[in-house]
Amino acid sequence: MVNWTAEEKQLITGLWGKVNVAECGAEALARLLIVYPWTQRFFASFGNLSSSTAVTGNPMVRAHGKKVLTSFGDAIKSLDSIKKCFAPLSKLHCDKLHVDPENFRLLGDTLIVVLASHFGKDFTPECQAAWQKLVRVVAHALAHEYH
Ligand code: HEG
Repeated sequence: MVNWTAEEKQLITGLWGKVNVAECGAEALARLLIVYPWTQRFFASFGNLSSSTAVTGNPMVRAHGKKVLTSFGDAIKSLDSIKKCFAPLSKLHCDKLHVDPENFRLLGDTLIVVLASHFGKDFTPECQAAWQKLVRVVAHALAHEYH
């Protein structure tokens, strides 16, 4: 079980209140697909991903990015039970989608980059540390039901 300090919780929820979920979610997923192009294989049904402009402007990428980041909101609401909260999603990614869990970590990294670019100096090292922990815990929870 993960322990969160009051300060970490404050840093995570404080920033989350200012996050534009649609925009940051879209950017984080687009960055994943551009920086780690082999991740595109999971999104064959999303249409044109042939260039970074195509990826960034793809409405299915935008919609899915929003969906993914919305799930982070669920995790933030249940910081002390993320594993339980994500068990069904973990099963889905394992059994149906066959997504290699390494990709969850990569998405966590692109999300951190996006937050840094949106919040600049307000994304302090302490805030980044709390968010790094969150993306690690989320990736771990999503990988938990793999077999
Ligand atoms: Mg996943 C579907 C959340 C990373 C590939 N992902 C979904 C859904 C959610 C979700 C909420 C919709 C589930 C449903 O329809 O019931 N994904 C989610 C989170 C993370 C993540 C929170 C965080 C790291 N997903 C992720 C990564 C990949 C991936 C890294 C692949 C590289 N997800 C994926 C695919 C689908 C979902 C292919 C189905 C998309 C579709 O066909 O609409």
